Amino acid sequence: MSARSFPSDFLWGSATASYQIEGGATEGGRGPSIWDTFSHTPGKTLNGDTGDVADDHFHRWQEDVEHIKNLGLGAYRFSISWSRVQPGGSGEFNPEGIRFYSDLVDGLLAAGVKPVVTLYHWDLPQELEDAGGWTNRETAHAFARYARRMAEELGDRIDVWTTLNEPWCTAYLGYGSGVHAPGRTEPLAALQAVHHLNLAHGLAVQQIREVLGDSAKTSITLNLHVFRPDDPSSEADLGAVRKVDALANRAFLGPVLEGAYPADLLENTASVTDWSFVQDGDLEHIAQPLDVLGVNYYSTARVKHFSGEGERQQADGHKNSAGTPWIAADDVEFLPQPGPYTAMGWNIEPAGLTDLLVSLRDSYPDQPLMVTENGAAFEDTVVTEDGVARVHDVERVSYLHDHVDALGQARDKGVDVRGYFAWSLLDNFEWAYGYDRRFGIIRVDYETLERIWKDSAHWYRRLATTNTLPATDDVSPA
Ligand code: GBH
Repeated sequence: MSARSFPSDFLWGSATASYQIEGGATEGGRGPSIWDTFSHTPGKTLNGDTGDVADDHFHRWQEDVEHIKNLGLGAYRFSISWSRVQPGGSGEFNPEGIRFYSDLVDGLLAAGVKPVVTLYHWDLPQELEDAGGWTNRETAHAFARYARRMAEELGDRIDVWTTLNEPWCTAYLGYGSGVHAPGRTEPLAALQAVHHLNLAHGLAVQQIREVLGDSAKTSITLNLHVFRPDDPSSEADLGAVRKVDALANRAFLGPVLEGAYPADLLENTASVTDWSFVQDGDLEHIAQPLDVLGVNYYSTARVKHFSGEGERQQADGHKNSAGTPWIAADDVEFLPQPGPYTAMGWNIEPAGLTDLLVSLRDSYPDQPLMVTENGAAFEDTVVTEDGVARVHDVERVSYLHDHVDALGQARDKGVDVRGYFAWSLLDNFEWAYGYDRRFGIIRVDYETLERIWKDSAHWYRRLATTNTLPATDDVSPA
């Protein structure tokens, strides 16, 4: 493989999310979110970890902006904690919380970095959950009002406005399997959440455009799943793929990009709901043109039709949870994928990213794309060399290298992918896995909160500043 170059306007960035890095959970007038409640509930997160302090980014954001600048990144993707700027999720806004993000945005611009903002990365104000959360249609309207205020406050300083991060996780992990906040395990609630999240997205896009005009770039980020049929020649296995593809991918792509829920999704879930919570006019609200579709990609899944004989396999990380994210899909089983794996147990398959981007282009030829998250957790070790702490995270460097190359292969096929964001800038609170799993290109020492560049950070700086991906045999960090 030879070196690969990217155009000078290709956006290299890194991503984080508010609850995963900020800390300052009770400071500056911030109200509680569902992740505060969930992480403080015994048994919900590994080691009982919470985001109370996290990376203390709330106090160290200036230092973090320096790191972003020194990495030579063109963009930084972060999320706004809704309950920091509007403690109850409706009603009063909190000027101190708004100032925090306004200062961060100014800091990024001064460093020559484009702010890519996500309005919702899973931390719903607790008060809204108490009123039904995403099962309550009113939450979508509250979200649109919050989005409007953010557009008024941050205005044209924001490069890309992303409404939601991975509504699949919010709906199916939050209300289906219960492994994420608010920890509910109700199939109907999960599907209501799907729709109200889609509606929230569409209403918010309209509000942002009303305030900022058509110059505002709008987006949604989806974690689209790449499903491989166990036996590609089996009609039954292909049917299983279609079923989970409808639930996980087309339940969002359909309404957002085509203005309709897929007919097979409605059919497959008829035992759970008649979808009467979809009201007249909702789909018109949802299907707003998008300047860019954000895609988060980590790994692939292998699925098979389950005949009902023997034990159904569930190698998808949900086998121990009380509920399932795979609503009305008891006839689908998830088989273990061949390795190699990351520390999350997710298989590493860069070609899945190429396949995903190409298939999106085939379905939506005019839709510009951006990879808004990609990265990996590995067990990092710190070594001291000549008095300097180093992390030789060769596996992460090679993971990032191979996925950037996979993105490049999609571009070679003519796919319009405009940027790549490494997850994550910093080690952080990895949701149900707490601080045990490290995704950062910068290490965080959770005793001292010191930041240490891993080799992957040095490697990424070179990519971002030269627009050139070195050949495979040359992944040295220098
Ligand atoms: C993203 O979620 C999040 O946006 C980010 O906050 C998080 O830190 C990061 O990735 C790393 O986890 O769930 O067993 O079916 C990604 C969540 C990961 C959910 C892969 C679906 C498939 C395996 N996705 N997962 S499973």
